[in-house]
Amino acid sequence: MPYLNVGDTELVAVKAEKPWNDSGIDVALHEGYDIIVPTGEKWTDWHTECDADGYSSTQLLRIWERFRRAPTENWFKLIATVERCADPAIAVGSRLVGFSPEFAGRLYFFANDLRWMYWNNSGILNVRVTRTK
Ligand SMILES: [Ca+2]
Repeated sequence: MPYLNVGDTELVAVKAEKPWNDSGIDVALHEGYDIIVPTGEKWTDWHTECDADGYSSTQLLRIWERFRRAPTENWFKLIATVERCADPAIAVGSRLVGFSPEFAGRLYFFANDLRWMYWNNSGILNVRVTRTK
């Protein structure tokens, strides 16, 4: 660490309440990664429990969608970024295979939410990051 060798897997605990979860892993251009959340891992947005794929809006939430940190992705979907830059936001969900970084840097994770609404988040996803090339 902080670099993974090809074939290495690192388990990263991603807390829903943290707007930036530092994975401790540095990635580089032309590398490949599989990011997988084991079945059964859950986290909670206030009273809504869901998995890494998140949940869709209720009528009440719909007007807030465009203010999410990744506006077109589900609430509480697992999102990755390289460095603390959510543009582009990398939609991971429960499974992203063959992710290839567009630039080098530290890998971060977060639950997709409104920037000011992390205070009512709870739970931790254990995310498996495997370097494949
Ligand atoms: Ca929230």
